[in-house]
Amino acid sequence: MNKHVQIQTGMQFPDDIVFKGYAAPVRIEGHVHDLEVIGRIPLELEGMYIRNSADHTYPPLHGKDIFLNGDGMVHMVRIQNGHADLTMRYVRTRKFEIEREARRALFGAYRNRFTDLPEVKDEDNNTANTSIMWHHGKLYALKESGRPYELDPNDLSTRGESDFGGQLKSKTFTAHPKYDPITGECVAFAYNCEGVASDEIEVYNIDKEGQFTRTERFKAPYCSMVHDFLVSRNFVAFAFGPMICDWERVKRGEPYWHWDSKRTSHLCVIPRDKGVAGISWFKVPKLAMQTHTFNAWEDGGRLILDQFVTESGWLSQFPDIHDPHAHELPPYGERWIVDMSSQSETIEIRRFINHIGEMPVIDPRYAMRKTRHFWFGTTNPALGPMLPFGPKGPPFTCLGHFDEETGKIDFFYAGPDAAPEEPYFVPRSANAEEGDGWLLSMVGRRAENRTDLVILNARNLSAGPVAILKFPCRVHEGFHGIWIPAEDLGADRH
Ligand code: V55
Ligand code: FE
Repeated sequence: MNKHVQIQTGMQFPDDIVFKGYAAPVRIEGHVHDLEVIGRIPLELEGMYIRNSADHTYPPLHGKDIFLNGDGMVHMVRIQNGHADLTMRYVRTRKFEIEREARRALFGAYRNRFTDLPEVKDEDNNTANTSIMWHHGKLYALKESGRPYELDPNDLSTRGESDFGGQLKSKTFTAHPKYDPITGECVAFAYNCEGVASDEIEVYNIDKEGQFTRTERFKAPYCSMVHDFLVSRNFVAFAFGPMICDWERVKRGEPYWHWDSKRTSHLCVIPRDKGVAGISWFKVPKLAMQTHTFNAWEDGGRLILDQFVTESGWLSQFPDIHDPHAHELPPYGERWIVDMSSQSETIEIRRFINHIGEMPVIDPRYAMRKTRHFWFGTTNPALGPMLPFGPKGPPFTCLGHFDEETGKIDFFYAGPDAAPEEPYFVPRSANAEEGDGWLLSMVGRRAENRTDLVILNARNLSAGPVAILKFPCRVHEGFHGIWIPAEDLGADRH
């Protein structure tokens, strides 16, 4: 054979919904100085919006993959004096480095070590692709199946995997830590702590200097995906839905998670002062899975849990164990109420946002107490048609704002062929009243194959953006982001 004719193997992405069209991997790292700005960036906005995404560096080893398994790519928009600069950079995970060196995928299916090539069987498979944590002056990229990766907030270069200076015992750490706006503490957890499927959960209290002041363990009812949780002033709560891990199936190369509709859902509450010694369990009156949480708060002896809940599993990503034809059901905003002043195991459930939604956010200054304002991603067929299905199902066409005092939902409709992502609330000033500020969201402009960051008046979404920061290119759709005010970046920023 002519030695100049090389057979190309492996560097072609599959013809599959996860890898084509608007979902196709972007893979471009770089910096755009001074984004085009339509309208005016409010001068009070000084700081950075930063979020994580999953952007496959290589075609999947086994020809197919779920979007959750892409490599962590972080997008940061730094806003200063009415100007905005964009930085996009991959997290240098061990997986990223090894595959880059090999110029191909070596790791296989999502969290399934039996599908990896033998040469990487002892290497960390963490993609660090889900969310961003900012605490004790440090920036981290998080994925629930691995440890945090610390990033440099100046240029998003990777400082390395972190166990918080030897304090994190688990090999994993949640992508949804909670921040106490009064004490400055971070309350977090880990599941699958040894790096394999198990029922143990570790709960952490991290003070504002980054010291772990408490690490405790308890057992979940079964091994399931524990993606998010809830924290109020005095309590921590976990909702367990039966998206379970069946190790025999994992060994056979099947998905890490399956929805087992024959099992039941569970709720436990742990007092923040006593810890797991004071754990109590409640009877969930239906089959339910929490997707993401708004907030938890207390009203006298009652604990109130505000969250999005679906009654199906996350079937677009992980199959139903009994019924291959089962349909995924959309999440609605649910308020679960338990009475902590009695021995009652009852949960009262109300659909408090009677509208399909996901990616819930509140004004973070009001976390752990009652809030009036709730924002989320959603669709509204009255405002514009649904968009074609993507790898996560139907894309959002709108952002919603539920004002519980008026009972009204106001919508931002992003326009034809446009899909907003998870919003984030930024207050106008440190002491502005709840909800007085801006809502930031990436918007996918599908027809133009581009992305924008829009800035909306959070209490008047239907008025449309006060500013649109136009990216000259598309960035991959992402998951979770945060805003870091300039004054918090402090000395670490130059
Ligand atoms: C989620 C996302 C993940 C994951 C598990 O949003 C759950 C839910 C981006 O990765 O690994
Ligand atoms: Fe999440």
